Amino acid sequence: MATNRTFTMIKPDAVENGHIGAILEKITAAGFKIVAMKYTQLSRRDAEEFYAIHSERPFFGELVEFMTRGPIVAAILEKDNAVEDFRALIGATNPEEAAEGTIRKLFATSIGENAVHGSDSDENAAIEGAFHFSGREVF
Ligand code: 3AN
Repeated sequence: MATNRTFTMIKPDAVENGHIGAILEKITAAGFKIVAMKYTQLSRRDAEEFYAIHSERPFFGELVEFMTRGPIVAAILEKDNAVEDFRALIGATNPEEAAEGTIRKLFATSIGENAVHGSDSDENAAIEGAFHFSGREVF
């Protein structure tokens, strides 16, 4: 059953480049309601667990280094068809392939440092949201 929620992170590159406000503006303008949000930093253990699915990929070490090097904004977003619509809003993993107007086209620097995360399924959205937020932090 579709939950109509997705999970996002504004990644360290976008935070460093001063894009938190602009990205949140794009998200809310697209009709997503923020139901949970925090400014935090991932430990190495957090990042290794969060990205465990990529642990055998050649870029895993680089990904963990990147995701732990500075603060992130984590959020749970609510909207009809949230997972699919948010993936459309952020654009392709590689910003060079991302459609005009998408968050990655506007704010990402490379395939590795691509500004935002968006869950790829309802199941992962629930797992990723629960990884970052307790029930009391979701509104
Ligand atoms: P998406 O974030 O679009 O779902 P995934 O799940 O394939 O993409 O990759 C997760 C993260 O791993 C990406 N957001 C990016 O930071 C990193 N990544 C993916 N592919 C590469 C790559 N070829 N080189 C370096 N980093 C990558």
